[in-house]
Amino acid sequence: MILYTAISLIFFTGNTFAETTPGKDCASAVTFYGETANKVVGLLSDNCACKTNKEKPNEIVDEDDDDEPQSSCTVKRPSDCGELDKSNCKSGIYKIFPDKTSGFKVFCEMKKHGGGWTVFQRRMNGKTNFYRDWDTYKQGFGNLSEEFWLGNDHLHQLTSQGKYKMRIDMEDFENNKKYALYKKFGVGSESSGYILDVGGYSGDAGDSLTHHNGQKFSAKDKDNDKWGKSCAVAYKGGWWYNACHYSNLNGLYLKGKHKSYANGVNWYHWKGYHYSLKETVMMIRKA
Ligand SMILES: [Ca+2]
Repeated sequence: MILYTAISLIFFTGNTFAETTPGKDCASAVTFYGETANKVVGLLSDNCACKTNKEKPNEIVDEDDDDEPQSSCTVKRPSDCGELDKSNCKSGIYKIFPDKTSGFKVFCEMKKHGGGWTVFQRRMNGKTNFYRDWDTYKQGFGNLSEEFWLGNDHLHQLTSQGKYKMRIDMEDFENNKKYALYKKFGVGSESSGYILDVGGYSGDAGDSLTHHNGQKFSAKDKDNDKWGKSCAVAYKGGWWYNACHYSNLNGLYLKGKHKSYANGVNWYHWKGYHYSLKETVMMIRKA
């Protein structure tokens, strides 16, 4: 119980009262030794943040000492999904600790495309309403296991840590799959309007996002776009609208072909403005 409390405190408050590892990791890692290490490994087996280290320290072992050379376990606080142990961690929900945050949960894609991807958007069944206001997009919404938007503040916190790339996997209702990969992806702070910094397209879906580079985010109650009216209201989403869009992945879940114009989960350069995709996954990884 004491051990569990200790681990909880480390994760939730960042306080380290066990022995910290030396060097620059001090602020973000704590190491347990011996039997405690084994218990921690057991407790955190689903977390994957704990990496066991069986190497003996470089020190003279006193042969009269009854203590066996100890195994150790370092619990790190990952700054994104790319810092999880790829050999042990399955895709799923993890708590990450980007710079200057107290941590939040994300879905990590640990298998596809080399793993280590932090997912920030998913559409897959239409259960979640994506026609939301500024504050809801700011904070994030939905269910990390199904449909969600991670949140614009979190996107800013993540992409402020370094250079990130971004991948979008898309699928239509005939099970055709396409992707778009951007070498560069960043989202500014709220005061910038969560301005989009994207570029370096490759893929087979066509480039329907570079058109939005440099645009502020808009939601149904916040018109930051380049059009006389509100793109978010007209096309029923929250996005980095220009005047207005080539992509609308937070649009209405209209399940394939639709008569209405450009208000579905649209990716213009693949399916045009009258086809709403079945599945989209947007995710980032350090470049
Ligand atoms: Ca406008």
